[in-house]
Amino acid sequence: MRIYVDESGEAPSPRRVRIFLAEKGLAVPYERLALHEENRTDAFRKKNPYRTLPVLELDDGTCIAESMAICRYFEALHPEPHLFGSTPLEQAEIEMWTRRIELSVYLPIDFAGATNFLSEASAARFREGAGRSLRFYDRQLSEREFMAGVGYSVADVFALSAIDFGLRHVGFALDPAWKNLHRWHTTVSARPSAAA
Ligand SMILES: N[C@@H](CCC(=O)N[C@@H](CS)C(=O)NCC(=O)O)C(=O)O
Repeated sequence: MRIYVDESGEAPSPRRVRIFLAEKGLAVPYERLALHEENRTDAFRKKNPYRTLPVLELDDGTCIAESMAICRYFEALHPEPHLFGSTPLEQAEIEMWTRRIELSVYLPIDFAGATNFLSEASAARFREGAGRSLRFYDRQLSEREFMAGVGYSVADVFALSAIDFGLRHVGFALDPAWKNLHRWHTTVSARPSAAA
């Protein structure tokens, strides 16, 4: 078994899987590829027709792409600690928040940095959208410690990797007024998994 990730360690989707596995205490060998190059070869296309990272390759050659699918696979194999919830209600809440975070935080941050194919004006609109979302999550976090409200979960993993990508690579900044978001960011960044 191995997981193909980017060699820089900066791409947000592979980072989700690295953080997730660190939280589980699982060590899976990583094969680090040059992003935008080695993932775009014909050989890699056979592993993942979308040519994106991360990809989990099992010992029988089966390949699983999509960070969420990879995380779910390991949750099913190693349920503890639960990162997708342990009751039907927790699972639904975590799914709800993770989807919202991916659509309303990750995507606008990603597009805000996509000036290679978006106009500056479009990228700026995505940046504003990401800011509105983060303001929303700051309010949410005034009433809960973690993103899904049921303890640390995959929702926090997805939010941290998205926000850090924005901070490090898209020139995004957390407004000092977002005190709850700052508190959450400090808390989840201090977990050893954040360095994975
Ligand atoms: N929805 C996918 C997104 C995967 C994705 O877009 N990965 C980026 C890195 S974060 C990538 O591999 N890009 C390859 C390229 O642009 O050549 C997932 O969650 O795994």
